[in-house]
Amino acid sequence: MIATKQSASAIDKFMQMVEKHNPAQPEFYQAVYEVALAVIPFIEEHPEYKKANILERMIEPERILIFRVPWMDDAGNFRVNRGYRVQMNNAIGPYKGGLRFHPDVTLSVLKFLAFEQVFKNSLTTLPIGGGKGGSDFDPKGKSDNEVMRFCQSFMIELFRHIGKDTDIPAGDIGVGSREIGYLFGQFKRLKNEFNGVLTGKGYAYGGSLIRPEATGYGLLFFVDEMLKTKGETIKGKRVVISGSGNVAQYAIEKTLAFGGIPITASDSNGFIYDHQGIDTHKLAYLLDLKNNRRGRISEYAEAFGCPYFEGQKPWKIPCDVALPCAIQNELDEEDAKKLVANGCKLVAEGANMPSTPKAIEVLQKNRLLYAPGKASNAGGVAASGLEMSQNSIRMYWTREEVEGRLRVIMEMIHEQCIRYGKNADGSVDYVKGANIAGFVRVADAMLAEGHV
Ligand code: NDP
Ligand code: 2IT
Repeated sequence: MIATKQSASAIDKFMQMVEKHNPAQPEFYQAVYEVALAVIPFIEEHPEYKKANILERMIEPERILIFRVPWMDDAGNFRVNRGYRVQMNNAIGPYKGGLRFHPDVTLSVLKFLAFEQVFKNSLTTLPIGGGKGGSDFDPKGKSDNEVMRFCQSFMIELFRHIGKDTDIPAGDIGVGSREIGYLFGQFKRLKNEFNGVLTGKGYAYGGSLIRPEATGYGLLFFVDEMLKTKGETIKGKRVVISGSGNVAQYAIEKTLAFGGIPITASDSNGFIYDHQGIDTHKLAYLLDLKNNRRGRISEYAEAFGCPYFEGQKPWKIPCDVALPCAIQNELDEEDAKKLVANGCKLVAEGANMPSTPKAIEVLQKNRLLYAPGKASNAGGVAASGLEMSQNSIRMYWTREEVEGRLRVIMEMIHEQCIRYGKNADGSVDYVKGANIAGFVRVADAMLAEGHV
């Protein structure tokens, strides 16, 4: 497939339309543009998709809910935030995707996430559509009681719009097991129903083993597949990781399990560089620091006597593999150039859209192996799909069962990327592969379901 002059102008026209109809949504344009670049040339060769205007229909969310979330802080002040749920596409299954609580949340951010989720969920091969939601509420610095009151108020509106066969939220930035517990408790109380309406639940009340680990583990399974195409493994490789939340923590754990050497971790204040590597003992400290004490990454540097770089990102540290696991647009063109100059050979995204378009260009031009998040971080939602299956049959699977299925799913995603992304010279364009493979399944379902 060649990006012809005709498809280049079709892409331009399409993006003009997207920008006109969705004013001031830069993150959404960025996510749509990545898909358009890969999918529009493909559609040019498949008139059935063109005729049915599939891509134009896919960028239009099926439903967006925006609501006020009033809550009271511990000092008795009346507080208010904005809540959202973007129900993007349910052609292949009920809406599925996380909730993000972060001060930078806007409709644009949630639309980009919901749009990417549609393709990601399709790639998992499971029957799940795409959605995303959240709030500009910042759980950082709030007491457990404040977080509980906020979650309860958020659910008082959200509960009418979700359901185990309708829309199944989960966690994302700022929404972990604590928040999911409070959200689930309130849903159960309002509906008088105990079911799998949320995933990422605690094991005591219907959660799946391996769900907390799944995004990070899945990322490393995917990296392993990418390296296999070059006859290599991660053993002995130095791995730069950003973030220190759910995804980063288990990316570090699986890197260690595969014999790699994780050397950095970060939060929104800065990063630590542990030249000797974050070992299992130090990882246990990191998990306690972030999940129980809710402290800052700088404390790791104090505890283990390694350098801490305030206000900086880890991409300047020489490495073989880089895994951005924090937030969108955290790896820009300059960062990509530093990675290339320092000999990095592989970048795989644990976060959603962490690399800017210019950064991706630099990585691909320099022939690094590069995997977009919708392929390489799909392990989290895949395990959520497995949690839904277990809830439906009212059973718990073992760790081995869930991890085994997760591994197979990540291998299948990798195969789909190769199927649609292999270049004539044998190299793999994972961006093209993931976007086309994700598109085809949803598009075929939309064609079959008629003009709805
Ligand atoms: P967490 O809330 O557990 O962790 C988020 C991490 O990102 C924290 O270390 C946080 O630091 C850091 N961070 C937040 N804002 C910024 C910023 N502006 N600059 C730099 N760092 C920042 O979230 P997750 O680990 O769950 O999510 C991380 C990424 O992975 C997100 O992009 C998410 O969408 C994606 N993802 C998550 C999945 C999941 O199952 N959880 C599945 C697939 C993708 P601080 O504590 O200072 O805010
Ligand atoms: O971005 C993501 O895939 C997630 N935050 C996980 C979504 C889910 O439903 O488990």
